[in-house]
Amino acid sequence: MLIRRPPDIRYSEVTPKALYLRRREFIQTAAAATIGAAALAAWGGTAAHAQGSGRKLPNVRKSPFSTTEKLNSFDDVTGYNNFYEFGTEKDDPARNAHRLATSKWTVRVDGLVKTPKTYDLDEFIKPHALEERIYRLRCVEAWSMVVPWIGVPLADVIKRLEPQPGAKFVEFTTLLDMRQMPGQRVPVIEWPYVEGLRMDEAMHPLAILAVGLYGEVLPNQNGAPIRLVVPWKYGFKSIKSIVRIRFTDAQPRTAWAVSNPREYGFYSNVNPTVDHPRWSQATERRLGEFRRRKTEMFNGYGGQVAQLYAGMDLRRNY
Ligand SMILES: Nc1nc2c(c(=O)[nH]1)N[C@H]1C(S)=C(S)[C@@H](COP(=O)(O)O)O[C@H]1N2
Ligand SMILES: [Mo]
Repeated sequence: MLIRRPPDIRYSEVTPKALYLRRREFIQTAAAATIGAAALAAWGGTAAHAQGSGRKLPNVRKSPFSTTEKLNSFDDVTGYNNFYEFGTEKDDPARNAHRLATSKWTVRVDGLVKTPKTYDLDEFIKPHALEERIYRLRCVEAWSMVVPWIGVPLADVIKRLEPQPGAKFVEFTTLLDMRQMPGQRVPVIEWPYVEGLRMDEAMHPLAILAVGLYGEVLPNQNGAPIRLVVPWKYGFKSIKSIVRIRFTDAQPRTAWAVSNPREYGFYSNVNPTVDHPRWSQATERRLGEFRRRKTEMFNGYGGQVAQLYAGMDLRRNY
């Protein structure tokens, strides 16, 4: 995502007074895109370049849903990230995400579901076999990469949780904790990060909850310990570091659509014929390549997902 400061956020609500006063000067003088970087520079980072978790995940089976395209390098996948909770520059997450403590992670499941419950991560994932899913990820910023995720089908998890018949959407929420996630002191969007899917989208076999990549436990900068991956939608739908999954009968108020409704909608399907208000979506740059590629409808997954949107005006439902 590129940031554009939403006009209606009260900075005093989300930032300590001192930071808030200091930031007012930044905002008046600097371009919005530099605010996060300036504020984060003060916190510093340790890792000089991208690091993985270094913890191998055993018993991962290959999935027939994988693309056979050339993988992006481990360094690209773990060093060039969007994770605004750790800063808005592409190398900020790799430098700052070590602050996130992922060992005692829980996932709250509530809303229209048989049994609302807070699960330990292990308990939440263990019932499902891990699969490697090599997917294209297409960011709304018009770059893309190919990532060997490890995860479980979201549909299997949802079936196990047993949503009530009235559940029409699933909402996902990222951790809210500005001590671990210093980027949350900067109101680039309304925190916490929230995403959502219509129930039939969530049940599609391509949607996964990822817990790893490149054979190992998910590096923090990629959304450890558990994140969504929805390959036919722009990258921002693939929410990281999930602490809550809520089933609801109303369309979730997703963070980007709330913060900047003119530029981001609920569906956010990759669609080369609908430009972003500030740039074209017709082509993309694959990380590591020079010549731009044509962006494919639904990021090339149209054969599998187009029927989810039959009869919908995808220009209006962007
Ligand atoms: N919580 C959270 N999830 C997020 C983001 C974010 O800033 N915060 N960025 C999104 C965007 S814009 C993209 S392109 C992908 C990038 O995932 P990656 O860094 O693992 O490639 O994560 C998405 N999930
Ligand atoms: Mo993105």
